[in-house]
Amino acid sequence: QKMELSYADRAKLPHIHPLASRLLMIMEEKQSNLCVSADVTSSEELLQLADSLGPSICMLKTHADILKVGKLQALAEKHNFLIFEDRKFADIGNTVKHQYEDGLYKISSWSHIVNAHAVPGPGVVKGLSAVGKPLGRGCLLIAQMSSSGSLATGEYTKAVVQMAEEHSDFVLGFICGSKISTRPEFIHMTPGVQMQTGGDVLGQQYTTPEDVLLSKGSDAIIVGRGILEAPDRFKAAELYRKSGWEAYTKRLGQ
Ligand code: 5FU
Repeated sequence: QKMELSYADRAKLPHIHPLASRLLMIMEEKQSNLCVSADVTSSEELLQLADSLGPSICMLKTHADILKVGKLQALAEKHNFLIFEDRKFADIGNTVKHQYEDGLYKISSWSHIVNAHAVPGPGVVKGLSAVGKPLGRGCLLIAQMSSSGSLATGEYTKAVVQMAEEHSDFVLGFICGSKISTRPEFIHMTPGVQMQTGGDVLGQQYTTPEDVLLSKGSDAIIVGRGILEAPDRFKAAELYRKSGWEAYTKRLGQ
């Protein structure tokens, strides 16, 4: 029987990406494997969300149109969570380099973690890494997607895992539906999570925190509308945090 390493154990692995180590420590300390997807359109609301849910989360996922980045960084420090800009880079290395560093949002200057599609080949990782690595940033590769009919399956997913292994100085894990790499240094993060299974009208598919963390062996859940559309967002975030933590501890005890 294989021993399951705890988040804290994995944080101390010799070859782990420093940011992955930091994230695992945050998860352990805050007993949270919850990343909230802050899909709101006003920056005021985003800051308010970050401040109220901050204590419950290990990471806050954004979609680039954040105007008050300085304030968000301060809240990330205050509540000890990481910022993950869900930019899904997917162009040639030279282009993503500029998209990451320059442009309207200067993402590399404030986001700890970004993600990328592997479709362009390793150049996309090399381009992002050229900007992000000197800043101590990290990247998640999108190996699977939660939407129905996703083309990121099978051999593609395997090729993404291999790409991650070859660039583990910058890539710290995956967006995926289940555990796809046996390397404990990699963080598996799963979107498409709600308390009830189901979906939306545009193809999103939901599974439960228990299913994702216990049966599928992923490390963290990404939750948007399950929390954002709840009558009390703080209560909902705590519910997801507790459910996620319980599933993780069950997994350790197995
Ligand atoms: F890469 C992915 C994916 O495969 N599925 C996703 O749902 C990203 N997402 C994001 O997670 C999506 O863009 C939303 O920001 C979030 C899920 O939001 P929901 O409200 O929990 O469905």
